[in-house]
Amino acid sequence: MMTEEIQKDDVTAPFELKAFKTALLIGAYRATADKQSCEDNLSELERLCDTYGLQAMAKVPCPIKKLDAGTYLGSGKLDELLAMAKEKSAEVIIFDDEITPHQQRNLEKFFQRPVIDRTELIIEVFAQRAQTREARLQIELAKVRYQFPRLKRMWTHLSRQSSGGGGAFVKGEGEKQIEIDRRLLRRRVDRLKKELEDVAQQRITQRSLRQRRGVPTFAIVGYTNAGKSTLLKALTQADVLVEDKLFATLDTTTRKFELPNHQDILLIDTVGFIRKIPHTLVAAFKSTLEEAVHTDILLHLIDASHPMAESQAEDTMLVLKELGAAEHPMITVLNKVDQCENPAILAKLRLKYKKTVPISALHGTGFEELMEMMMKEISLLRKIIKARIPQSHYALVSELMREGKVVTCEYDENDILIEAEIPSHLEHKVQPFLLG
Ligand SMILES: Nc1nc2c(ncn2[C@@H]2O[C@H](COP(=O)(O)OP(=O)(O)OP(=O)(O)O)[C@@H](O)[C@H]2O)c(=O)[nH]1
Ligand SMILES: [Mg+2]
Repeated sequence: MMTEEIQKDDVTAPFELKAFKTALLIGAYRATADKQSCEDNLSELERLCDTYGLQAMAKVPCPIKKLDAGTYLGSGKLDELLAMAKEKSAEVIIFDDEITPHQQRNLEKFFQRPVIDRTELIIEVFAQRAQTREARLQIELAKVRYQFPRLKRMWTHLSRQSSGGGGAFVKGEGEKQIEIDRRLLRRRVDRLKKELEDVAQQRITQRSLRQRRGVPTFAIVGYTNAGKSTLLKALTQADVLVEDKLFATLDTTTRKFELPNHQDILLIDTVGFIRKIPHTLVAAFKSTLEEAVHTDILLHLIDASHPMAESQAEDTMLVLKELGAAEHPMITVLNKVDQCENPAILAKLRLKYKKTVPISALHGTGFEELMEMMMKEISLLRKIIKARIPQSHYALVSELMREGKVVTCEYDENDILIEAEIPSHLEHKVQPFLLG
């Protein structure tokens, strides 16, 4: 059997999460003041479970004084939780906080059940929902990277299973298997990276085509379930999936849209963000996310009716920062105002973010003001330039005429003196001919 394992181009698989139906959710908080946010986070974890298809049998916020390096929680608390897991028939234990591979191994031994954390659950949700080849590759890369420091844990699984069936492996074999698994994982990471580069390359070519056409591009970004796809659908009738689930969208969709001033723009619907989005995921999705957020203008959508609206917006800003897009021109769109029960939160968000507009993507209200702001942002993107361009570069002059707005244009001997409002992507081309 060992030889078969070695020959197979596959690493030792851990349990399959989809084989389970029920879970016990555990959160930890230090100060009493943090209990509420711990409960809110557990509710979000429950939504993630629901999205995945796991039923949360109980949510337990645990007060802690000091984290246990070996088992995360103290032994008294663990006994209590084990009894609860048995009583509620919870098959899987899920921690809201990240637990180390070492803690995970110990906890699985203690609970005699799979123990996962929020990171692993998010990765599983993504894996379950990925549609395109690129999304699947990205997820697989994230999964492999997550597995890497956890190989020992998987080995534990395997030896536990095998000890029931056909006798336990001896210790040396386990170590050998981990070595093999490591090598295979490394090879797989390289292969996935290469494949992803190829797919990303195709997308980048599409982007430069778009930029050459000079169409201003808006990316709709924001926390998961904020209503991004609903907005794209409402504006462009795009056939995108809208669902009251987390991570309904995993692939970006781009649609053309005409603003009331007949300006054509592109709108991109993107993957939602979430609190403590796993790093392996951001890394794996980086090229899609960067491509999506490195647009002219961001529409940052916030679900203003959500009790955690403020912190969700902050989390989104953190991810944008990580992607180098926090300083991009941005309109903050306060969505779901139709069901917002706390007007104070709107006021707070309006104070905190510069250019805000309240809308209801579902009912189509606030769109006029939103579009006004979008047109204004586009006009800010354009720059007024004065240049002396030799007639030999007439192609550039016609490009400026086509894509910009010419204010004056005169001939002066063999040159053309031009004053025009131009889109930012043409700036570098005019650079050598600028006056003053
Ligand atoms: N009441 C109300 N519900 C809304 C509004 N906009 C969106 N929704 C609902 O919010 C849920 C999520 O909407 P989506 O458009 O799928 O959200 P998303 O931001 O694309 O979510 P992900 O793709 O999961 O990141 C759906 O049930 C929508 O019907 C709104 O303005 N008001
Ligand atoms: Mg969506």
